[in-house]
Amino acid sequence: MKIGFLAMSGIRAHDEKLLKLGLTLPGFVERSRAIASLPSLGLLYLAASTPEGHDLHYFEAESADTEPPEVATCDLVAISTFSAQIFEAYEIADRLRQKGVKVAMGGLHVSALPDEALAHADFVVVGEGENVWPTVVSAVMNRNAGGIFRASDFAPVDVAELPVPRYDLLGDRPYNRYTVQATRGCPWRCDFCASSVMLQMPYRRRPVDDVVRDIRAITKLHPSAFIEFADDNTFVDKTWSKELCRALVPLKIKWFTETDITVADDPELLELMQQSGCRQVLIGLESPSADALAGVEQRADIKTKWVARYRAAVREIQSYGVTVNTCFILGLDRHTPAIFEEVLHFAEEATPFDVQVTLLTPFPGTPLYKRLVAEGRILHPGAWNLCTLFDVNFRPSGMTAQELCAGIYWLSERLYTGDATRRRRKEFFSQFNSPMHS
Ligand code: B12
Ligand code: SF4
Repeated sequence: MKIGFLAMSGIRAHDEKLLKLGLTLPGFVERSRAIASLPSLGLLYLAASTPEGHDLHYFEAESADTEPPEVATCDLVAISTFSAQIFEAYEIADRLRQKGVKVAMGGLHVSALPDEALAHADFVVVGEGENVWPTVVSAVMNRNAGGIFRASDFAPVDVAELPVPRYDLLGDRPYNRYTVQATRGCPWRCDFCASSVMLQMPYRRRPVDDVVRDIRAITKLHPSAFIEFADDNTFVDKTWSKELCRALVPLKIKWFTETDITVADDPELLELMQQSGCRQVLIGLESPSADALAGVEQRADIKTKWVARYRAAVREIQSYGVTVNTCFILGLDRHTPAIFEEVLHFAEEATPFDVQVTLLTPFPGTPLYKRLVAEGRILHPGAWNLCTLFDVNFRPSGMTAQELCAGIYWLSERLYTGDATRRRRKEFFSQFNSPMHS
């Protein structure tokens, strides 16, 4: 069979003013460019898990009507998307099915809402795809019935057995980063989190040798590739993390990952991160003070416990030459309009290299979403296209939706000016050049 793997690959924000700000502010534009071009690692894993003997092709569509015409020549197409582009993906799926192509859909959104997706796809896969996919492929070959296939009904994915993702299928598309996974999941459970924790699997670390093997597969094809770990929280286990960094040193790569603040507690790990080419860690601080964080992480209220160390931790990490991108979520239940100045002050004092501010977003499948539905606070139910992190779709409790919008404009205008960005970067270099730890 000819099998197509189609990734929805756009970046989305519907709020006109934020979009306009994004077009004019240098710090913002730079950040968008850095993340705007990444392949779908989920589909590359599926391709690698496809039984032998099929003709495999990788495609991308930036919007509903931009899928390459060749997609329609496939017998089976696997579509992957997140919530923001789900309606565009459904449009493509409907069109393909009208042309007789079998369509399978998977990923975070359809895992949360499989029944919705089944109206547009022959096969809907809930959860991790690797062990389910061969069954979907043989169902299509044997003209068996479609439906919803749940990973929980198959053997759990053993991360020590994951194949090398089929990076070779990407051809010479101009990505500015290539993704690799070192870990899956996260031990914490923040109520708003729409990452792979939603796939309901525990936190798992991959064998270091396999991570190195996958990076080598990328650098063989693209010798100067920048590596992005598509992890939720890489450095939870510090002993394994050091082993990973030691193994990365000889590869002479530059890399980025997402982690939590505890990385700042381990000087040896920070040193190894720097030596192995870590250029940036992205850390979800969510809010600069404890009151708004209470209860947000639901297992141990861990972020409330960490918050007092935030400023010192950012400086400590940066003193090792690893830049920090601190992420804040605006509109948490205890946020009042004072939050915008608080975040600005934090950024001015802690001087992280990058700051990301996004709006609290009720992604389907999250505890936050369920709570806001129960409280009647979703403004446009089912408007998944607003799941961009930059569009308000709920009634905040400590301010109005209008105040929340005005606040993110106000803050963005101050955080991302050329002067503010330059100042943070200058501070980073002075922290790095006069390390606290020497
Ligand atoms: C890489 C990435 C991107 C890339 C995606 C590249 C692409 N074309 O797919 C780009 C830069 C384009 C991107 C864009 C956006 N992203 Co993004 N992105 C990520 C990131 C960093 C990693 C995702 C990843 O590679 N995971 C690893 C793979 C292996 O997991 P997976 O995709 O879930 O796949 C597994 C299963 O889900 C399943 N599966 C997946 N697809 C399919 C399909 C089939 C047929 C089957 C059978 C199985 C299956 O099997 C896979 C293997 O087990 C995550 C954050 C993170 N650290 O995870 C955010 C994240 C996924 N992004 C997010 C968001 C909000 C966005 C944007 C809205 C940002 C914006 N404002 O534009 C857009 C939305 C684009 C869209 N399509 O809707 C949210 C998504 C939340 C949600 N549930 O919707 C995340 C979780 C970040 C966050 N914490 O908020 N993003
Ligand atoms: S720490 Fe980050 S990845 Fe983990 S549950 Fe919270 S938001 Fe999600």
